[in-house]
Amino acid sequence: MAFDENMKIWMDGEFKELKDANISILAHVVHYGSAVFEGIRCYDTPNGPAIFRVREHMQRLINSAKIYKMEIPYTLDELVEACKDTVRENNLKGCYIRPITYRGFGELGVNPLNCPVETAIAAWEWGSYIGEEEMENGANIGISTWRKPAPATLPVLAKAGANYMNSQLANLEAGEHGYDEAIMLDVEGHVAEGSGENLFIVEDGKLITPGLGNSILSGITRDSVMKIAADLGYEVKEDNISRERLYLADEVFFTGTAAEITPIRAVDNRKIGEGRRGPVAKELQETFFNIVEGKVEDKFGWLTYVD
Ligand code: PPE
Repeated sequence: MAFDENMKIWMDGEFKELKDANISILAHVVHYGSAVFEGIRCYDTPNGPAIFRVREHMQRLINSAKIYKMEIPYTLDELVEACKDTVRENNLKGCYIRPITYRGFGELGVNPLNCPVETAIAAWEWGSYIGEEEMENGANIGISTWRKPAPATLPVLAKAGANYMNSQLANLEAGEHGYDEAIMLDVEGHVAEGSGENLFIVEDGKLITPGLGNSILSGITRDSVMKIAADLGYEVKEDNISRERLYLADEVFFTGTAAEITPIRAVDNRKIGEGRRGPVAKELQETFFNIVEGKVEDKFGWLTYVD
């Protein structure tokens, strides 16, 4: 990924050049990871750039902040407009948008209340997350020895920067073992999610995904895939998924803003199904991309046009 050095960052209502968009080394977030963030995709459509489910993403940012008692001084509408402005200001078409709310410079010490709550939004071009080839042929995944945080430790429904220290451990370990990405189990040993993706399995033509009780982020792509699949006539349900159930599934795939819908061809060096992208993942990818790229009617009302 290469950042454009002329990138403009929205910082609390003002656009700043990347080189000037800085915070203090003594900001609370630098020391204690006090940030919540979002990742949103904008797609190039025949009617110009369109941001995918931006209201749901910015509502999740507000919700994540609420968990940590960070008060964002903007309305949902203002945050949505700021995302649109950021795409426009940077003359981007298809891109990834990264809003972040963090505790800035004030005092140090765990108590954050004397540190200002600041918000910034960046946007840049970001291609496929795990890889172009994996989108077609499937990714090679391993189960991490690192578990997701147990309930009442780090709240996983908050998309907080600090949660990604846990994700990094899993992702680094996966790389060291020659896998493209990790799947993490929850504290009880049920399948939770990838380091930055939710997960689905296909069994006898039915879609199954871990529930919110399995220490997962409530993914917006997950929700979209559940809705698209139901609309295509698939039965979709949430369930506890044991590790070995992955091995025996007909298909396994990841969902996420960055990962979109990424098929999985192997888990722990066991071939999943035929060991390549399965027909259900392919159909869901096609339907998903037709919607987000504005090639078919936006029947769920998921696109916000920038212009
Ligand atoms: N689980 C985790 C842990 C996660 O980070 C993401 C998104 C998801 C599930 C999927 O959620 P959603 O994007 O709403 O469908 N991960 C973001 C960050 C990736 C990164 O490397 O940074 C993303 O995909 O934008």
